[in-house]
Amino acid sequence: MTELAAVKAALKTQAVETPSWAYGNSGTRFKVFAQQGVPRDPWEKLDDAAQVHAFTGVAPTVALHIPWDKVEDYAALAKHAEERGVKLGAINSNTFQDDDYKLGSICHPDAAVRRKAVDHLLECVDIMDATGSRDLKLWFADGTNYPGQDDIRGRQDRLAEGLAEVYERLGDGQRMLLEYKFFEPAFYSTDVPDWGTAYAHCLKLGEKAQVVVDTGHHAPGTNIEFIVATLLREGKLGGFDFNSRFYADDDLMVGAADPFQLFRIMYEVVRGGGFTPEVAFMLDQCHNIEAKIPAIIRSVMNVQEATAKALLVDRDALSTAQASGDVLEANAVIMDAYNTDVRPLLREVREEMGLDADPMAAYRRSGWAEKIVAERVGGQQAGWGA
Ligand code: PSV
Ligand code: MN
Repeated sequence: MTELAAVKAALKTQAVETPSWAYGNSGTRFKVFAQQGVPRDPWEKLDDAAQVHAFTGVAPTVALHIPWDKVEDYAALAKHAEERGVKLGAINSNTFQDDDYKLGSICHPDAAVRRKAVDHLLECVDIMDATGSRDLKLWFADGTNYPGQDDIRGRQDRLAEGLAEVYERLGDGQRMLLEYKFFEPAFYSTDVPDWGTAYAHCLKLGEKAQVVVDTGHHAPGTNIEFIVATLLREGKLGGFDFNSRFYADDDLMVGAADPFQLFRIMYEVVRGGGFTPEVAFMLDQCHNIEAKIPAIIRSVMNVQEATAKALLVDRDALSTAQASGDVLEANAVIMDAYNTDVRPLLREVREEMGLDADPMAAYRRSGWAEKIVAERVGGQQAGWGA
C-alpha cells in the first residue's frame, strides 16, 4: 500500500461520536434561543444524528445524557438508532441539575446526597447494559466557592469512595471515563480540576478507569497536546470531548477557534498510537446561534481535516531532523503537514466511501432541514432550559 493509500484507509476507519444534546436547544446563562425543527425527544435526536452520519460516513455513534435522554425502553431506543444506521454510544451522567447538588454530588458533605449521586451513576450503568454502551462518562460539577467552605481533602476521599463503588459495578467490556474541568460552576476549588487529579483517581481504580480530555476544560495557553501525549504514554487516555473555545468553556464547533491546536492534538494521538477504537473521539458542543445539524457536520469535517493532516506528517523526516537537532527543519516538517490542503483528499475518501464529496452541500440539498421544520410542530423542544 502506498503511503497515501494508507492515509486514506485510516481516514475511512475514523469514528466521531456526536452528542445527543448538541441537537437540542442550548444557550448561555443569559438566554436559550429556540430554533425551529429542533428534536422534541431522544428519538428525534437520533433521527438528526443519523443524518450527520449519512452525509459524513464517520459519525456512527451518538452519546446520550441521562436524564435528558431518559426513555422507558432503552433497547427500543437502541433499535431505533440501528434502523437509522447509527448506534448508541457513551452514557453521560448528570449530577449537576438537582437542588440537592448545591454543595456537590459525590463529594457532598451529606452522605444522603452522596448516596443519591452514586445511585444515579449506578443507574447509568444499568442503562449501559440495556443500550450496549461501552463507556460511562463522568463529569462532576463538584467544588467550592469560598476558602474554608469545605475540607478539600475530605472531598477527595468522598470522591474516591463514590467512584470505587461505581467502578465495582462495571461489567466486562465497560469503562468509566473521568472528565476534568478547571472551574465552573465552582469558582474557588473544583474536585476534579485537572488531568493529574483525574489520572490519580483512575490509576487507583484500575484498568477500566480512563481519563477523558474535554478540549474546552483548560486554562488559556495550556498545552493540551502534551497532556494527550502523557495520558497515551501511560495508557490512560479514554477519549475526548471535542469543542473549541476562545475564552472559557465556550463549547463552540471544534476546529473553529484554533484548528492548529486540533491538528497538534491529533498529531500526538497518531504519534502515540491513539488512533484506535480504544480512544473515544466524541464531540461535546452546543450550537446556540447556528443551525445544529450542519454545525455538527462541519465539526466532524474539522476533526477529519485535522486527522488527515496529522496522518500526513512525514514521521521519518521529522525523526531525522529531531535527532540532528535541526530545529527549523523539524518545525518545517510539522508545518508542511499542517499547511497541506487536505480537502481534495477528503473529497476522494468520501467518494470512495460512496458518499457525496461535499457533506454540507449534500445535507442542504437533502431537504431534511425543511422537513423537520414542517413536521416537528407542537410538543416541547429538547434543551437544557438555562
Ligand atoms: C461539562 O462542562 C461538560 O463538558 C460535561 O461533559 C457534561 O456532561 C457536558 O458538558 C454537557 O453539559
Ligand atoms: Mn465535556
